[in-house]
Amino acid sequence: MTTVAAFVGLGANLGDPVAQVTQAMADLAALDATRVVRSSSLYRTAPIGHAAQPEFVNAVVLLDTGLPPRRLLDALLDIERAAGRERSFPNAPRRLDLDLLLYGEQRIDAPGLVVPHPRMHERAFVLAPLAEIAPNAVVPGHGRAAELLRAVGDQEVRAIERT
Ligand code: PH2
Ligand code: MG
Ligand code: MG
Repeated sequence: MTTVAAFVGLGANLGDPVAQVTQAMADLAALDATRVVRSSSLYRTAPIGHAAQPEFVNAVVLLDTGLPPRRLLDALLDIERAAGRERSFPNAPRRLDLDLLLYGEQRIDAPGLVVPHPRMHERAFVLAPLAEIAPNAVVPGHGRAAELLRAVGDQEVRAIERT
């Protein structure tokens, strides 16, 4: 089976964010034809965009997957729904957000599925966990994770100590 390296961003800021992100990592590991290769630390991050909302917990995982991008996206949406995700307005607080960040080196521009994730290169809450597990990962059109992270050093992110 041909497989692809895919990076998924996880985020939560309602309910019990640490528990939901941890459960989502287990749910990703249980997907068909998919293996979790690396998982980042969990990070506490200041909200970007809609500022008047609770702090987030974010993380990134590297998958090795045989699922095509649309099937992977559908699986991510299923996991979000299982966590009780409600969609009210764009960037609203959420129990779980799973974003397909990178799918190999592919660029995809289809309804509901844009890869690389269009804003990931300017968000420390994505780049810090991504650079932790894959500093040399390339965001097509933008560059290496570790270098992109340096440009967003003003955004507040801190790793949660593992206990
Ligand atoms: N997700 C957003 C908008 N803003 N800010 C942080 N810190 N973490 C997120 O996951 C996040 C955000 C839209 O998906
Ligand atoms: Mg998102
Ligand atoms: Mg999303």
